[in-house]
Amino acid sequence: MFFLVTDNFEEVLKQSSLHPKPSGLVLEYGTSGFRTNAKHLDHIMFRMGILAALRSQKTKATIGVMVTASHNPEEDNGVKLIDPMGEMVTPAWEGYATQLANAEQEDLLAALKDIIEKESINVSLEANVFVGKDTRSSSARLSQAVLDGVKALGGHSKDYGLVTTPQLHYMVCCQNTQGKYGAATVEGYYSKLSQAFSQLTKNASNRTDDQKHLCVDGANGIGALKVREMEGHLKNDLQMSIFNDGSKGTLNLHCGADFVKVQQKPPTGVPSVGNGDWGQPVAVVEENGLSRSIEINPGDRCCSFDGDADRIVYYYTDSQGHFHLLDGDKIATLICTFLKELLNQAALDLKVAVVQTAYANGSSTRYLEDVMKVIIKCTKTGVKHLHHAAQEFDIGVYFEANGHGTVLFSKAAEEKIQQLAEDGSISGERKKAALLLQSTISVINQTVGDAISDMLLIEAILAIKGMTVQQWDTIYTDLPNRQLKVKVADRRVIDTTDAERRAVSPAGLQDAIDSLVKKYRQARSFVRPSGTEDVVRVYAEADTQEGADALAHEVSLAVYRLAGGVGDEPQPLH
Ligand code: 16G
Ligand code: MG
Repeated sequence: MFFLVTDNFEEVLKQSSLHPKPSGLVLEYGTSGFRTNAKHLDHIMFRMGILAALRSQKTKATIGVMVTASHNPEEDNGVKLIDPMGEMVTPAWEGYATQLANAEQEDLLAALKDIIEKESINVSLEANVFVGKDTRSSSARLSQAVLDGVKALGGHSKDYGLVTTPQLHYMVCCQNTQGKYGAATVEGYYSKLSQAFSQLTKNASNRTDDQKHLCVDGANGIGALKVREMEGHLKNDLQMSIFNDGSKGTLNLHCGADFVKVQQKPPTGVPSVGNGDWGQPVAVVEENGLSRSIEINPGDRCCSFDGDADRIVYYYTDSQGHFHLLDGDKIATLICTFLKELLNQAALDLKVAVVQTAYANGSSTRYLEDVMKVIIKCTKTGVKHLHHAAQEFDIGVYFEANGHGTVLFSKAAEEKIQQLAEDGSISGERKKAALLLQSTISVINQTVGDAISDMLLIEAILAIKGMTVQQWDTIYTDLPNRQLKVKVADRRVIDTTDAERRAVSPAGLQDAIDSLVKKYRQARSFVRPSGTEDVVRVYAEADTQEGADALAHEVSLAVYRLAGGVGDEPQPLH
């Protein structure tokens, strides 16, 4: 086999010398692929092009490669591989990615040969790779390096250029299902989602313009560009004011979903949200060459995307100027409530489950379990774990508190809904519910969390239920919580179990956490090593903010003392 492709491998060697690896640099394919300062990534991109071509030969399907560093600062970049159905690549291939990335120049062929042999890949097969990139200034040259890698192995590539991460996941899935999931074009994506949205919202025909209005913070990234492209397709069904559209601000700087969730405050660049300057025309936006003043009032709905538009959070400010965040947990609850109501009306017996992580606010879990009576599953942090768990149910709603999530329908569930929607013998409320479920499936991007698709689903639900953002917010009240980080010499000394909710090492840490938690009411706390930063993360919640802050601090101290903290001891927050 090796003999047959000698030419290709000569080409790989020749080309790889144009994308040299800085010697000694070691990077790991983590939960979100490779991610670091863009200046270290050229060889990684070239090699991921090669690896994607091999994965394509192995799976006999199209593979995706997305160049983005999501919510990281503009100077960073990253890359993620997308498997045939739009999922993340398997753990074994994450390992190959790390292996290939770290091989010194002279060991590259041996590293490739090793993967080919281990996976019995027929390298004479065709390889097809879809490539996409975000708006970072380094993304153009880095995505070219990916294309070079695919070409060096003799593979075919399609460059989608600027797309959101979930759009590329969608394209890959469409391509590998021969169009059954939709057309593998950006245009196809817009028309599928906007048609579904229009079908959903026609059930809420008496919406006022105010109710149709949504303020969108695009994080100065790709999401802003793409939601603007989609605007025309949405006609009058949704009126968006798009801020942080990349025309002046910096990507992710003091804006976007990650900033809003972590800082628990409004983004900059969305004029006056949260500064109490209500009732004034606060922004002038250019639309179709015309200037329009926009007023943002208390209670107006706002949402923020992250830098590659796979995360979304909502928020509003009340008449006292207080900021209210509706995170992934609130989104999951809204979607779950809506789906349960429709399934009831349609008299369909399908099991709905909600998949969360340890970060889910305790109030959301309690509400979903006690009031909604849905199955709750808790997984480790990281999209792939949630996605995998959600696949086990008829309908699996999964969301991380940070706003990454979507809904998965099993094939059988989709078929049942489809049959009912087409059943000529039913009518009235049951028929209407079946049709709404059918459109709900179409508006959702099931391949991965998608800010644009989630936004349309949320907007449709609020419209259909005639619900304001405040009413949505009061479904349950979040328990006050605090997240802190602790620097330790080696964060791998922390080992966890029970979906990261309990620490098994170092010795004594969990006992210390248990006794600290007992001092507070409605309290909970856990620690875990971060997968993306060299720190240990601490989470605490309690019945008051003071309690949550004090507990988080005390647990941080326990981590510092028992897990080899470095630098100054953590100080109390107040
Ligand atoms: C990555 C994960 C995200 C997770 C975060 C946790 C993906 C695509 N992204 O960004 O789901 O919430 O890591 O970061 O899986 P941490 O390990 O640093 O807390
Ligand atoms: Mg992201």
